[in-house]
Amino acid sequence: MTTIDAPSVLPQPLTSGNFDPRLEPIRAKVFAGKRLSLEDGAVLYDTADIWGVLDMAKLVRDRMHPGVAYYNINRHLNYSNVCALSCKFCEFYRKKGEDGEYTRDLDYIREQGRKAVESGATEFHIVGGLNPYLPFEYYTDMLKALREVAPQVHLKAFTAVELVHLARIAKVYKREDPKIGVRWVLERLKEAGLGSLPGGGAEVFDERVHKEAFKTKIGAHEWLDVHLVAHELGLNSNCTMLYGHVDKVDERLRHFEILRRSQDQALQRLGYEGDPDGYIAQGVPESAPFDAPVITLSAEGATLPNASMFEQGGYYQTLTPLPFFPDGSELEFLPGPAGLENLRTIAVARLMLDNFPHIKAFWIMQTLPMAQLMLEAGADDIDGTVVWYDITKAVGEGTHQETTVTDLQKAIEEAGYEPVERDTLYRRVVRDGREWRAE
Ligand code: V47
Repeated sequence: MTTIDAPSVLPQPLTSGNFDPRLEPIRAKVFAGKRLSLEDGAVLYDTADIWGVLDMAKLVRDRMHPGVAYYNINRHLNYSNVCALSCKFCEFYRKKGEDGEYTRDLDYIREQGRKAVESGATEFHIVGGLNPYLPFEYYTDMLKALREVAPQVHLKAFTAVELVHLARIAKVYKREDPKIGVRWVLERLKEAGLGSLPGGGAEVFDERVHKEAFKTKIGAHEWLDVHLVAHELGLNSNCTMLYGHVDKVDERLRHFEILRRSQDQALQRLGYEGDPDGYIAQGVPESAPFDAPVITLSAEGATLPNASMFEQGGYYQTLTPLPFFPDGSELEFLPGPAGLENLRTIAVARLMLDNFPHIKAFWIMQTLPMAQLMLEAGADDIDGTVVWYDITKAVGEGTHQETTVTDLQKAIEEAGYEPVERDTLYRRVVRDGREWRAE
């Protein structure tokens, strides 16, 4: 008879092979809901103990959104790909007269509005190039047209760089204080039906990266100013980080740092009280005037901001990390980030952005199987049905990139969470036949 000897060394938990003692003090801070430093962030990016990082991010994500993950029914609308800029990472833009350039007219936009209503969509995500040939009225007319045909659908529209462009074409832009013109623009767009701002165009808040990859685009200060004005006007906004091109890890971490300081300000306006001594500024550009105390939402039982707080102002709802897609761009020679890098970036974002209610794994760019895995790594939202998406193409050439509600729900359920349909402001959507309401 063969006997099997008991192993002299017992099998260790999965993390043990890569056990990293540098994670221990970070874990203690995460448990206590304390803010992580940029040095902590560097360890999270550097460590071979990837499971340790994902596990901490899951803990925070589960504290903030126990048992649930979000999706929505939405449509993206790219109204024009004509753009005055030529950012190196972008393969979306075309010059006037170039093959493939387009600008949608109001009939097309109304048609899209009707289709959105038919499909039960609760949100339009509207962005485009900086088209120098369109007047300011094009934008207000577009929103009003959608309001007419799709009155219930939330209009999340225009990135910060588009809004600065609108201030220029409306001739209200003032170089000394861009906030003045942007406020004028946002007030008019809000009147026309604008509901919130998407998070695009932030890229990576860093001078070096800015110069190398998107030199003529607005920089960090202007981007932040636009979102500050939006928040002051009671509009919520999102933000993104486009990573995996010419950026380095410390630049990504500073990006997170700047965003969470900006969110401290927004939350202070909503009445959150913070820890005035809980922060030593690390690497934030001096000219970024963040004077709010540290406000974290990652401790057990913290109250997340919600739609009922709009009277006081808006805030950042979610950060969506966007992995760089090299194909067709001027930076095509770069490899772009791979799966593990994407997974880790979601987790680090969750851990560093302790005052952001949501972290989104945008399935269009991450793929649905990866987005599903990311629900275990810090993300609580996988975005929506999308339908047409023209900025990047994950598979092949087409802009038709759609998934069904059933697939989104299945991905979430398989990951062990209850799928919650949300509207743009993260309210639960309740459906009764073709009717829906947000609660
Ligand atoms: O602003 C451009 C980025 C953004 C590439 O707010 C690229 O909820 C990767 O902002 N590879 C548009 N990214 C997408 C966006 C977004 C998506 C989903 C949800 C939300 C939200 C916002 O895509 C652009 C730019 O930063 N981008 N080119 C590229 N080659």
